[in-house]
Amino acid sequence: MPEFVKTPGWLDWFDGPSKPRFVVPTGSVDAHCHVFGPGAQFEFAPERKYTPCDASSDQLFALRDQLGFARNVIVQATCHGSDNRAMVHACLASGGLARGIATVRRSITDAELQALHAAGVRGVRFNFVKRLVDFTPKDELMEIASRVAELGWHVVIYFEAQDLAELWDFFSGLPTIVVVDHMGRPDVRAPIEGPDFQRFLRFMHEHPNVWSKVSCPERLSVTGPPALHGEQAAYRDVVPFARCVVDTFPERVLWGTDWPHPNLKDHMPDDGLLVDFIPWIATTPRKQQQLLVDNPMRLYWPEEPAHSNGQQELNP
Ligand code: 0GY
Repeated sequence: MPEFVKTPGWLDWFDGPSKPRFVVPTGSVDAHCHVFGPGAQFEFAPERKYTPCDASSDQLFALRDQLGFARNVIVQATCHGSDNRAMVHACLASGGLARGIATVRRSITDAELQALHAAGVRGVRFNFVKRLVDFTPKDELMEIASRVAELGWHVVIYFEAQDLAELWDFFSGLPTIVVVDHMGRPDVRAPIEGPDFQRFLRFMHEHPNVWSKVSCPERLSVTGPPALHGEQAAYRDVVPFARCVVDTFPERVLWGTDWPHPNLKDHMPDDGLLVDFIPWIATTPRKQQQLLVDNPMRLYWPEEPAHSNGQQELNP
């Protein structure tokens, strides 16, 4: 097994996150997080654009418990390419409390897809962020989307705000539920009424199959974190954007920590503070319940009795 040397300047995740002041609803789901390696067990992909620190499933589950969450959705990180072993290992180790989002190539066999499903995978991620991945032809992605649609999976898309116009038609053709990472990465220095964010809202309005993660304020923020819990919204410049998405599409939003926060350059967030961001963007108990429990359970654990249909959306 090769020795992996971290990317120069790599910030390790914050060890010892504080207990959040905001008590999340029972059964909350951290719907966007990753595992990295450990590299000695699950080596990083040769085509990766960064080499991270290790971040194991045990460490992820310790964070989950510390923050008061019940479940995780573990998204394949680009440093592992299409080798899903670390993510699958974490899903299996969770005892059914984690689902996975994989990265696959067109060469994957039906048996391999079935094995991923059995491990808890429920979607694939298509990444269009150029600093993270090399280009994959759209016909290959569409072929993968059609195949995973048959399994009842969905597609997670990650792109930069300025690329949505060009990708719009491709996204419109996807035959599954489509989950956008981090609200399509708005430039929060621009006004909320600006063309890029309005295009994103229109994209969600015109496509009832599109959901959004209202995650990663620490990645989008220019103002940064506050010094103290609860005194002020953490990452306050992101609040109007995320609150707008939650208010407009309360049944199609998800939230996640993004632990262990790949590629952050300026600071590493205290995940407890990130949880304290939630009531600033989901401003009522009802919206918090939808964001953290009802929506992710409907998408990732629909077989759980309370979430097998839309009843609880209709009968709060
Ligand atoms: C995120 C964002 C990033 C990285 C990845 O898989 C990844 O490498 O997702 C990023 O660098 O913006 O969602 O974790």
